[in-house]
Formats: sequence, structure tokens, C-alpha cells
Amino acid sequence: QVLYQQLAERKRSGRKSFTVLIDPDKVDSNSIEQLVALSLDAKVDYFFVGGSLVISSHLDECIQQIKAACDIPVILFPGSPSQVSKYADALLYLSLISGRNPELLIGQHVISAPFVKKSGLEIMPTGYMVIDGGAPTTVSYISNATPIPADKNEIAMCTAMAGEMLGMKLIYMDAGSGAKRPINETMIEKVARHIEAPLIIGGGITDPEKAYRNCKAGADVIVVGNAIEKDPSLIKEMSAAIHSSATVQQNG
Ligand code: 1GP
Repeated sequence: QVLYQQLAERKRSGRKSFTVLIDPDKVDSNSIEQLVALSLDAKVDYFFVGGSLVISSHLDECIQQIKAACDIPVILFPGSPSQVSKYADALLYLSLISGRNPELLIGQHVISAPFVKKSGLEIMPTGYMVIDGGAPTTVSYISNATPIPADKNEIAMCTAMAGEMLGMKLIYMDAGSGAKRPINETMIEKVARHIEAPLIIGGGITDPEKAYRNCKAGADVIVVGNAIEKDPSLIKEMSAAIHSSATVQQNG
């Protein structure tokens, strides 16, 4: 549990992490090279690799290319059980606790369990919560589950608490990729105050100021995908904003 311990330790010491989300379907070897170079320069903490609709077979190649070029940990963020690659460092083992679709709560896990175990990946049990992002996102459609309404802070809080008490080590609140409305800070604050697990926030974050405010509200990890796909140079500013929000001085 090397990476999980690292995340938990970062949380204990008030350090915030920046994660760049890479969708293997939207990158080629040139763009991966560029993303890695910018991420190294900006001191990005993690890569999440995955997406709701990964159809290409180059998940393995994409991860191998990243790993060959840097030592930033690669964590799988799978949209389906087929998105497992032994070349990654860890796997967000997602259970969609905000929804009531049994397949995404436990069904797909049962089917893929032997395969996931055999992968040798570090498994990170993650309570995955989709929050309404203002318009249907791919994840809200594909999951066939109702997202938590954006202003129902208590529901989000109770869902995260229940997930943690069920043993989930991370809580990931996601407004969905490209969400019109990212998760509001009041909800983040409410959830963060009631759990001890590191809190991951993503979906529709496009400006560094919003990422900073999310961290101040209690987010431990900020995930950005879409905005970086559109403008990779945003990596540097995002990273600086997130790291500057630490409650203690960061060294390196
Ligand atoms: C989506 O949380 C991630 O699952 C990131 O969302 O692509 O909107 O940054 P964006």
C-alpha cells in the first residue's frame, strides 16, 4: 500500500496533490511526451489514466510510455473492468456509492476479481460519488445512476461517511468530465469535515483559482482532465495554485 500510505501521509501533513487525468483515447505518443514534460516541470504528483469510454487497445502502451519517461505514479481510473493494466502502479477500485446500480456497486467487481487480483497492482478501495455537474455528463449517463444533486450537501456527507465506515480508503467526488458546474466548495467542506480518508475532487475544474479554493475547502487531491486537454500549458499554473494551498510549507 505504498501509494495509499503516501496519500494518507500527505493529508496528515496538510499537503495537497495535483493529478492530471489522461484519457488514452485522446492522446497519441506526441501528446503524451508533451504532457509528461510539462508535468515533470510543474511537479505534478500523480497521473490518473482511464475514462468512461476507453475503446482503444493502447492503454498498456500509453502507460508504458509514461513510465519510461518519468517516475510520476500512474494510477488507473477505470471506466470499466477491462481497463486494468499491469504497467500502472495502482488501481482506484471504484464502487459507485452515490448510485443505486448494483453492477457498479459490486457486480462488476465480482466478475473481475480474479483478474484484478492477479494484476499485482496496488488496490485502492475508493468510494466514488458522482455529483450533478449541471448537465448530463458521460459518467452520469453511462452509470445509469442518478448523481447526487449539487446542493444536497448532507446527502454527500452521509454517503461519504457510509463509504468510509464500509472500509473505503479514498473518497472521490466527481462532477463528471467536462462538467458545466464543478462541485461547490460548501459541499467539499461539509464532506471533508466528516471523513478522515483523503478526498479527491474532480470534474469541470478549469481555472487554478477554483482548484485553490477547493483545496482550502478540504480537498486533498485535485483532478483535471478536460481543461488540460484543451490547454496543456495550464498544468503549471494549476500545480502552483494547488501546492500553494498547503496548510504547511511543502519542501520539493
Ligand atoms: C473526470 O474528475 C475527472 O472524471 C476530471 O474532470 O475532465 O472535467 O477535468 P475534467
